[in-house]
Amino acid sequence: MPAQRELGVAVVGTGKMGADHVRRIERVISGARVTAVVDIEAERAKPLAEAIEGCTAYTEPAAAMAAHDVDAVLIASSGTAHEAALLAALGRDLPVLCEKPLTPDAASALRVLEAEQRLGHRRVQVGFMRRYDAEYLKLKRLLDSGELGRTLMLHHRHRNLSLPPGFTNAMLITDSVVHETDVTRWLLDQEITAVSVRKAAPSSLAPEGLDDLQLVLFETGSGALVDVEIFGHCGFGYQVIAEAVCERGAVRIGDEPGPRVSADGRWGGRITPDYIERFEDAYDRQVQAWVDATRRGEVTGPSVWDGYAAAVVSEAGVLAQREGRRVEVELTERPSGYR
Ligand code: ISE
Repeated sequence: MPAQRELGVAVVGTGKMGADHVRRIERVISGARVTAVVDIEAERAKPLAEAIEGCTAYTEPAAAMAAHDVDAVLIASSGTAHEAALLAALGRDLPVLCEKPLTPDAASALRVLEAEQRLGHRRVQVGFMRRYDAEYLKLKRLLDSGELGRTLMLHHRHRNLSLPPGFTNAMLITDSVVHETDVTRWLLDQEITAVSVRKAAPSSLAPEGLDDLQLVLFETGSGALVDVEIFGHCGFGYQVIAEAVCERGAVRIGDEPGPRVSADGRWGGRITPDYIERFEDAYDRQVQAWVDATRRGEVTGPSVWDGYAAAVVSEAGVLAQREGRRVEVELTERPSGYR
């Protein structure tokens, strides 16, 4: 498409994340507009479409993708619906930004990887948005500079105020820890080779059936160890903190930025309630980068290979969690064209 024209985007899935992306494309970023919204529940898509000039509501992703004013697709439906939407978009050679996880399991992620390979060029960016967060970017630059020597360990803390009803133990790995899976691979520039999971005695505030909280341990190709505390219902806010321990120093990111207020004999500040607010800038930067690259005819950012590798680690993690044992990660050979 000509770089001068605004990109016409179909947003597939209009739940919490999809609706936020519609708002972002329409009101925050530049170079794109929402020309289609898709939801299997027509009543959810219709009011969104009606509020935007020239936007049409659909119930079928394929119908939106066939529309003359759709140049690109942002997939934000539930993970189980991603594969069909991705294959439909790749079938039309349309550029895609797909929310994480790419797909919920390794076999479906591999099918998507193979479909993109058949095209002979990249078309899909995966929504691992932490790679666009200013602090994660600084951490990545510092580790890459070699100034602190080799990274020996990463400590991640990932705490949600609460999670939606029906969130399972497996989803703690496939939907929440998948972010740490990706940032670990990205920060260390190597693959995760094995996963173990330990469960603490559950918090009394955890919903029935959810073992909250858990400790996930990754081993990596270079022998680094990476732990992830995943807490689904911490009740006090949304916190994502990471610390890298290197040969000549340690770096920590994600602490609350302030302001720090002193009053009434106490000091303190605010903790954001959810990821949409905590990572607002990262989401904005991610979608802007996708739109800009697409208008230039390029694909940048996390690839289908990254989505596939994360899906394989997640599958190993779910097995480790269920069986209480260390599970090795086995990836297919990385195809050429993917870093
Ligand atoms: C959610 O889908 C996200 O992507 C959030 O970043 C994560 O913190 C949360 O646990 C997930 O459910």
